[in-house]
Amino acid sequence: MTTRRKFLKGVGAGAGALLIPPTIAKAGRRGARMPGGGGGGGGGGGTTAPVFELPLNIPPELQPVSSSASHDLYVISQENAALEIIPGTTTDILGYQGMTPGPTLRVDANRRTIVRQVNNTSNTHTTTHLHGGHMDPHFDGHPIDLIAPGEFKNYDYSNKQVPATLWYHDHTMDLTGDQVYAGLAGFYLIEDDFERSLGLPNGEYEVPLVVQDRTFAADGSLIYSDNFQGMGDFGNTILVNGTPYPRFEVANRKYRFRILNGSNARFYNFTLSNGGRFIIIGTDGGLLDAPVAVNALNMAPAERYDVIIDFSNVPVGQSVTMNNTGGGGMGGGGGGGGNTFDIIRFDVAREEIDGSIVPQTLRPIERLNPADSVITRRWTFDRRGGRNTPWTINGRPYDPEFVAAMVKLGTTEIWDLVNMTGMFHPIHIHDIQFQILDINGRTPPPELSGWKDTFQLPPGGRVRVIGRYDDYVSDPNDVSTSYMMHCHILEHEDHAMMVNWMVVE
Ligand SMILES: [Cu+2]
Repeated sequence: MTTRRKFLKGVGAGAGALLIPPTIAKAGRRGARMPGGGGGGGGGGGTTAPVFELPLNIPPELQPVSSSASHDLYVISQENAALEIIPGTTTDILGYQGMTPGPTLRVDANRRTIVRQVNNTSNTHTTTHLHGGHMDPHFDGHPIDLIAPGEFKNYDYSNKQVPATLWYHDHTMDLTGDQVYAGLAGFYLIEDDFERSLGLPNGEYEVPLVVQDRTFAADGSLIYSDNFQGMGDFGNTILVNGTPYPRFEVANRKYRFRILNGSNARFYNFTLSNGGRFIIIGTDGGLLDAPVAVNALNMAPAERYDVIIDFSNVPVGQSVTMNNTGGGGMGGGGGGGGNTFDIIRFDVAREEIDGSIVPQTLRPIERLNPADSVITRRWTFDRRGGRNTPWTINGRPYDPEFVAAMVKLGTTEIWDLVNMTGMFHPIHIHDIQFQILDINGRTPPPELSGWKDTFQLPPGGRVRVIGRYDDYVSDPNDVSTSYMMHCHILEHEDHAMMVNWMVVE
């Protein structure tokens, strides 16, 4: 664990503002562990989950514990819990409110929320990142801004951004992969009156879906493979909202699904068994300016697609399945064995009048202008020392004490990202929503032309993105107020494909 030793040493020699107890460790939480294997990792699971038998779980929406003129206060307890995920077995998880996924927060844009994250876990430190959120970096969930067991932190979010499908998840130094895999992830949805006025499916017809792959031992315990040398952890069982291969009863009408690839490492290519199309209305950072119909959704870890699926042409009594057809050259397609083809089955169970619409214009997107960019920064993603060495950005494995870039507040920058490796890396930039200028020199397709916070950097490829760095600044004397950029294959992130950067006056 090069990165952990480096990290602990770095803290000891650093400014001393942050103290990480040595109790932080991977051991002890789960019994079974697989050594990091070759190939797709994972595998070796002992249970077989039923397919299309269990009902879809829809995470409950968390209510604030108090509201005032200035803000709403939410309290989330991070807990160890034992759940029946595979029928007849028990799985130890780490969950927000003891569940996985955690409860959904649904908030209004520009209305401040304070989310108090209470670490009630038995023995691990945590930090919570609101993925896709634009916030003061003191509340960004920096990997060394940790909450010890028994303590809490108030994350103060302005929600000053375009409404979007966000998610919150753990971001602990060296342990993000472990702790997200163990269950620490949930939805955070920002909306506004404009979006509510569009006539899109809402209420019970608007459903968040997080797709995750996991491997279970015969006794139901999770098996995690920290396969950072390869493409990361691959599970052999698909969970949607924490349930293996669920079924969901729908009416013969349109539904809005906010789909999140919440897997540690797996890429998906989702298709519908009836040849139906996904009508994409939004991406990571909010609505597109117009809907885009596609036959397949290609999703890297942490990407979101906000889609409409129309079941009006499906006779009552019939079903449509969403499948994963993998992807040629994508991150590992069928890695890990097991059944990663079946995802979820929609059973059309009743007729209903559909009062919803999909407007031909959604939310106008302000196009960022390359001529406004004050600098183009080059970032290279690599691994220089061979298979068992850490991943790097600009030649360096992650060093929490090192800040790679100081961005001037209020400016627009182009970031030019180059992949020196032979695999895809989904790159996530904190703080901002950006726009993709080009992918290997080509204009992105319409579904990748909206607001994004995570994108697929192709093998040997190059992507340029443009973003504006408004509103919030880091404290140059406190590295834990850095923003991050990292690979969202969590095993790559934990093995150092991550970098600090700051916004400064
Ligand atoms: Cu990666």
